[in-house]
Amino acid sequence: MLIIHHLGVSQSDRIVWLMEELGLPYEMVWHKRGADGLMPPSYVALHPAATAPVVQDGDRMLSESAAIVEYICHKYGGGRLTVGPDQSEYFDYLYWLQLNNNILGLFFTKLALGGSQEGVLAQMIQRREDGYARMAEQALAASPYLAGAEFTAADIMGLYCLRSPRMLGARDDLPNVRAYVERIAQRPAYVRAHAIAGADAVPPASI
Ligand SMILES: N[C@@H](CCC(=O)N[C@@H](CS)C(=O)NCC(=O)O)C(=O)O
Repeated sequence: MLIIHHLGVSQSDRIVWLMEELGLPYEMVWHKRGADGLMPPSYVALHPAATAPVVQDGDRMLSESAAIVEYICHKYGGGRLTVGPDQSEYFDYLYWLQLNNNILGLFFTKLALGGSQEGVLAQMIQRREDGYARMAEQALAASPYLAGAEFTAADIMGLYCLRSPRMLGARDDLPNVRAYVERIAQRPAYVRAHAIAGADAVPPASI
């Protein structure tokens, strides 16, 4: 059975959400962050990339959310929640599948800038963020989900940065994004995943 290595308070809750949406069986292994907030040695040892999420399928470890999501949907989900090249939504699906990594790049650059708004780099970062924000707002004005009329894996990839106050979630100029986040948060699979692995979920007493 597929094992989700869950790092507490991290994006690995996305994979729990995916499994709940697909109704697939999984095992979850909790790894608690250390007192310094960093991932514990048990997580670092899983994969050379040392990022969460990591899933284990047999003796193989896979990292990178977008790769994991596509892997699970195709290998175990019969292609559900994905969009294929023959569908008109393919363009948007591929684009929004990458939002997470694009926004993470901005996030880390902002951290390195320490809140400074001065200089070419800060201007570049702001321009990019505004662009992503504008696109998300337009996409969600045109359709209920990022890749069109249907909920897809692109929504599972994109939600984290649309809801997180450290990404686009703190902006007050994105009413369609806000309504979308509220709508998604009511999905039964999302509610279940949140209780199992969300930021407030309680790890087992044994770890
Ligand atoms: N592009 C990666 C980014 C993953 C990522 O940055 N995960 C964070 C947790 S949300 C992480 O591993 N941080 C390292 C740490 O917490 O020590 C993915 O989508 O899987």
